[in-house]
Amino acid sequence: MRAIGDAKRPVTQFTPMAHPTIPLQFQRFQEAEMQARAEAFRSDIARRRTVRDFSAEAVPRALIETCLAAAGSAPSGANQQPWRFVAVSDAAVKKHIREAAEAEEREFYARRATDAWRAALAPLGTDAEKPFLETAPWLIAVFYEAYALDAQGNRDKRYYPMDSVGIASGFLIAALHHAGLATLTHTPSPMAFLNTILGRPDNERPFLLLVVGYPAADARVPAISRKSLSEIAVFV
Ligand code: IYR
Repeated sequence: MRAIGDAKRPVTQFTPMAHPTIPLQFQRFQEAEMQARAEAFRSDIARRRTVRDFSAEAVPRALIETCLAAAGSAPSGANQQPWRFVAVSDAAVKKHIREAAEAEEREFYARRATDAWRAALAPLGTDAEKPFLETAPWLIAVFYEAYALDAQGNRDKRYYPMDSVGIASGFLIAALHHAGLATLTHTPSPMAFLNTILGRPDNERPFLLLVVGYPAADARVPAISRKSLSEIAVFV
């Protein structure tokens, strides 16, 4: 097989196949500007809080689409982009998701959670009631491909799919915050009901249910603190 873009080069079976490259689009800044940008990003992203009290105010679909496109630019194992985002605004589907999630959460709070887990959650004030799943204008169900199926129906391996989707979810949360929206990272467990309700195939596994919208006017959040830099980072 001839190397792409290198028509004259003789190709033997020992020559690795050439893959096309393009020039890197890298933006270089002055160091002072870099520090200022880093500070601006840090203070903006540090303002993000998980919100559990949402307003019903509508959010344009275009805003969600743009943030999803940002998430889709995340790095992934072997660039397989093993993510699938299902953006739900339909009231009936949201109601269905709420009912299924609350059924799991009732089990969780009543039986599945250990006492230690319940104690760890106490400061957050969470319980099995999840009204925000209906109130918020958008729910984004994030799935990862555990494997893919080729045209013949054979399983195509996915590399680091959960890790990749975790990174993309981080991009998505940051993009939504940057756009001026509030989010809640919700992980009812187990989440298999999302496949049923949203009609996703078995190779797609639910990873996260992101609740998106504006906070309620009187929204309050737990008074939490963040670990200091010296607690989270080591320089060698
Ligand atoms: N999924 C449950 C419990 C829960 C678990 C963790 I870990 C949290 O950080 C928050 C909640 C719920 O959503 O209530």
